[in-house]
Amino acid sequence: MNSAILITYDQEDSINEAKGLCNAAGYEVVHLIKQNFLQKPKYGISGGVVEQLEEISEKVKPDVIIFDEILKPSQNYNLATVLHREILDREALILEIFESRASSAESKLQVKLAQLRYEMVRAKEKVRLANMGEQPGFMGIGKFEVDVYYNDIKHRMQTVRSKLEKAGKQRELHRQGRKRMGFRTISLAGYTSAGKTTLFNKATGEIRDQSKELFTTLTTTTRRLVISQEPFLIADTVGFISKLPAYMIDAFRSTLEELTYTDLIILVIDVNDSVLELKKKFSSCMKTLNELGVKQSKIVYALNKSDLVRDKDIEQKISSLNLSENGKLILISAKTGKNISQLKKLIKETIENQNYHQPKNNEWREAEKQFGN
Ligand SMILES: Nc1nc2c(ncn2[C@@H]2O[C@H](COP(=O)(O)OP(=O)(O)O)[C@@H](O)[C@H]2O)c(=O)[nH]1
Ligand SMILES: [Mg+2]
Repeated sequence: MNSAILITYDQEDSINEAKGLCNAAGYEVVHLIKQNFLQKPKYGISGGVVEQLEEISEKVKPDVIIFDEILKPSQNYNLATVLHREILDREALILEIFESRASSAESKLQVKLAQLRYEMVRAKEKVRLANMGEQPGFMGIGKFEVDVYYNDIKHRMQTVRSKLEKAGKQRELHRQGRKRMGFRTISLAGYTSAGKTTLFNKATGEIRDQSKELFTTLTTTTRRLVISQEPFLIADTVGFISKLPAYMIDAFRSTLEELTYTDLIILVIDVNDSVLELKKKFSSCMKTLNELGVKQSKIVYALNKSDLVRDKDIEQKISSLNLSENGKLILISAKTGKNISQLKKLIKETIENQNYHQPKNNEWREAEKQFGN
């Protein structure tokens, strides 16, 4: 696992989320810097903090420095020059996560498109910086004319877009292929740091040390889960992210594509969030799941981190979600293991109550004819 110094806002929600994003991208946070303001002109942070950072960076020698805000190329350049480290801003970090999770042809193209878009808005300033001559080849560009570089990105975006039009048609086949293997699938969804990976490990019985555990989920995000002798496949999906830039929404949604054909979704909710936060995140999850065409009957709501919340607060929080009538809601703690076996039972019951349609041979042949190979 690569190491990172993380610079983020001095706020619990921001810190938890930013750490979660770092972990999802495969970085272990070895030092944390909390700031009230991250949009100062020259470095994002103040010169004084940069000096401190220089010292810490010398000591802990991180692989990267992660800045939980958007950086302009000049700010990135200024930081990299002083700190002699690769600097990743929030958007670059999110794009790395999407890149590592994209599995279908379509989602890879969607991520590529978002990456090009990220480059495009930085093109002008990057070319100017590269042409200053101080550091030729800075960030991988040589001495370029602005127009040439800009048009090159534009051209590549067009190519990706036309490939995307074709890729869309292959989607259906992927979906079918998964079911062909005969396993029924369960997917974990929810916000970053809600506890998806912890639950994934607890439910599948993996006991590993923290860093190894995080690394494992990056490489193998699908495992077998056996519930009363019956095997299922369970997958840890890419988490929802607060303040996701509009241009990344398609890339994000395409990485969630498997949610549309999974047999059951465990929506992991951090019940330790404030009521306000809880409602906001919940409605945003439900909206996206709805847009992806997920049926409500396929969702089991796992209210996680119940070990951190008092009973009377929990009641209030559940009622704020308007889910109290819903039988498929369960309070758990992925950390202590509370109600995990009940959750498994609920999963099995819910799946069994659905009419699982086992496709017949001739249906596969039809599908193949229709979508090519
Ligand atoms: N107290 C408590 N902490 C938890 C629980 N589940 C997860 N966490 C912690 O919440 C943080 C984020 O968990 P993680 O599984 O990485 O979240 P993910 O981003 O949804 O995969 C980690 O520090 C976990 O140790 C829980 O049930 N109780
Ligand atoms: Mg995770």
